[in-house]
Amino acid sequence: MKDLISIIDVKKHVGETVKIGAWVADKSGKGKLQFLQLRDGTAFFQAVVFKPNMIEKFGEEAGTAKFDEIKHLSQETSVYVTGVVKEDARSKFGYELDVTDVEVIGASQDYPITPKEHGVEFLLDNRHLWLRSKRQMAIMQIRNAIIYASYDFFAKNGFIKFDSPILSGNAAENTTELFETDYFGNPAFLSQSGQLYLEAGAMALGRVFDFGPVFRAEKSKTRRHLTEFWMMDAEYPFVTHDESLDIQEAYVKALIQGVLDNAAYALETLERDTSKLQKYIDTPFMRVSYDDAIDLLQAHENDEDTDYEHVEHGDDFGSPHETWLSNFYGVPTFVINYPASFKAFYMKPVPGNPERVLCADLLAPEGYGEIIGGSERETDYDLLLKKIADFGLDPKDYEWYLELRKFGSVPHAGFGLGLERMVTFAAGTEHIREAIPFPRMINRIQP
Ligand code: AMO
Repeated sequence: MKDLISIIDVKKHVGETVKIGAWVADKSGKGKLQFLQLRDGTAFFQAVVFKPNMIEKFGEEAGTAKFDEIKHLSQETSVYVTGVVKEDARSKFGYELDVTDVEVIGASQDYPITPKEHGVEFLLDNRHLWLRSKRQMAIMQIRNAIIYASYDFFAKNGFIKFDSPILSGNAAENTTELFETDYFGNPAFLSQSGQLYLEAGAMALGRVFDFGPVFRAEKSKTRRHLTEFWMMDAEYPFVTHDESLDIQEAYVKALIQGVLDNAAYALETLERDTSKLQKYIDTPFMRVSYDDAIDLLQAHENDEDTDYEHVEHGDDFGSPHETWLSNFYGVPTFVINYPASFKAFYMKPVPGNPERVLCADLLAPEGYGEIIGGSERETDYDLLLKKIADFGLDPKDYEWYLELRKFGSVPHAGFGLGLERMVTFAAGTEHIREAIPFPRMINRIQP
């Protein structure tokens, strides 16, 4: 409705009479005053109903009835509320609505999510309603700001959106985390990453990016894993590993800037320390090789405040190692050139050191763990074919991918950022399950 004002915009209307379409999130009152906490998806704020004002406007009988009706509105009743916008330093939002009328649109039955504490499983069972809470609204707003900033970054930097398929005939990352489905009598897999297709896109269109859902049959129950998540994938020709890190750093900084610029209310709601986010924009990201990181971890393993297990050169990191490393540097940190043994088949070896590959994981500080995986890709047909076979994959499934190396192969690199991990990091929240509207995890596919 064009005459409705969003709550987030009321500050532009101080002193004016406005109409708001909203839901009653909570209420409280005493005597002649009734307070309604209203929410409309943009923000929460307080509407104040003063009984004498109702009586003055509607007469003694109708005004009293109106006030009583308002007093008894149940949580989540939908309403049109009309009133005058007032600046009020006492309210957390800074503004209030001095109500002149309330019209009920839809009544609400006993709402299961009350302002008291609820257990996580209960909230997840009620995810379709839990999304209405202030915290969840704020997280979704941050998610939205990141998506906008991502499109903006790619558009400004000459990338073309290139949509990779969701149904695929081959694994992109590994074969253990594939969701298989029946495709007219043949197996098909839900995409784990659009990367292989983006490489074809990069040879056709130059800089390309993709943003879509990907699927991984993750058996791990951690606060960082979903089975369905959204990936920002990018691929670029004529770019080497080092240059790729520059692009990734600029990208992540642009995403953080987008959140600071366009989700200020959400950050405030979540009490996110924005000075930290600003610091990540202002400070160069750290770059450390995998082998130097192992040396560092070994040197500090007996420190009083460390709680990670001993690691050898060649071991993969666990999340305690990642947390320690990113806290040690205090800024987002690229760990570069991991062992080939636990990274994907398509990565190019480090020249002169075939045990290591030209890749990097970006570790977010404050214990948020890996948010980006990226690499320079193998460009040589024969080496790639051997890698595919060595990984126990069927070269027949990758014929089209291998063929990209036959017709003007060029150095190229790319990366994938997990949107929900970026959201969790930017929002400063605990668990990835809150970073997506309807999380899919090992034990959950409803609602
Ligand atoms: P990788 O496997 O490292 O790289 O994935 C890229 C990013 O996706 C996110 N991510 C996840 N988020 C939520 N739940 C999960 N189960 C999950 N698994 C991964 C992380 C991770 O950094 N093809 C490469 C990318 C590339 O090189 O272009 C790839 O998929 O944020």
